[in-house]
Amino acid sequence: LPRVLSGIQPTAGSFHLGNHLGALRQWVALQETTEAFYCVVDLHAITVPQDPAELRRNSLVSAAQLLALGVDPERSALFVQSHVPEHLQLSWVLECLTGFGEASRMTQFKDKSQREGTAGTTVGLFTYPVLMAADILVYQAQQVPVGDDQRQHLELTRDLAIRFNGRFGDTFPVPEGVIPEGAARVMDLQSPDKKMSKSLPPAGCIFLLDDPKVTAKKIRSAVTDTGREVVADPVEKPGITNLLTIHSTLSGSTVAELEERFAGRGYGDLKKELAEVVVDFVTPVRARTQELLDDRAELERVLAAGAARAREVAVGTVAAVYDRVGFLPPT
Ligand code: AQP
Repeated sequence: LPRVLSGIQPTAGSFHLGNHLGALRQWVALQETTEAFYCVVDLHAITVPQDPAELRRNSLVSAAQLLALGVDPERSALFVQSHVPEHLQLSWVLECLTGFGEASRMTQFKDKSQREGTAGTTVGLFTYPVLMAADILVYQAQQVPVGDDQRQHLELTRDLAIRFNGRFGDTFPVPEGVIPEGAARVMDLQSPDKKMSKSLPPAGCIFLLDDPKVTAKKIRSAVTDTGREVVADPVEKPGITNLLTIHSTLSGSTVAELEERFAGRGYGDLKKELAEVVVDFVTPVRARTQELLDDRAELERVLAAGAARAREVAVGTVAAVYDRVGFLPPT
């Protein structure tokens, strides 16, 4: 079976609709046909300041949401990144293969370091993409389900795999991104020129664990475009196009079918129906997440089993890598 790896940050507690439509729904689909490793990437989270108690809590909330969305721990290894120290062991080796200039070209680093300012920008934020490469390569994963914003990081991962193989002998498959055709980049409801993100003001971001009333209100208040017609046009109508994409991906209707159905009706009708579609989707996810959180011991058991399964693979990769780069084996 092909191996799959993906991760998600626990930073906001609740995931958002961009995370789900861009990445998480693919996590669920891929576990049918692959051997999947899915992790809550708490090591990545601390590249920007975190409150320790909140981070711990958010890691549990994240794991519960993944289960509620359909990650099946019988099939896939679900774990917390910091429970598998081999990610860090491989990351160091990869850092020593990554050019400083190469890492400096990562656009996410440029954006985030601008936001954090010089004093707030850590070396960890800079090396984040190399740790992500290690997350993937430590499982020798072939497929990586991610949203469009991760393309550049994935390209770096591929380059590092090829470089390592070239220098030390064939070790890593060169992984492919699994980026969905629709909804690979869900846009912010208030600024449809920016991707939906937990770091923008919350009015434009649909959090899965929001109160459904808040969700409906955010959709009703979404920024729309000039004109009245409900048609997809990413250049002239980015707001409406985004709403149609979200509807289509959740409801299974094509964008063309939706355009036809809303012909002659206004933006308000589309928003009203979309609010129902989204609320119907998030309501059971919220309820199931809460149920899972109520049994913390079981949740911790699932994560411990996932980490044990992940380590079985990761330990072997690190041993092979350490041997190839010339480290003396411990006796
Ligand atoms: N708007 C989006 N559309 C489609 N996919 C998205 N992803 C994130 N935003 C969108 C995908 O979600 C997965 C997990 O992302 P992450 O945990 O790395 O979070 P992120 O990309 O850092 O998400 P945010 O909300 O944008 O956080 P900040 O503001 O901190 O950068 C990834 O597969 C990602 O592609």
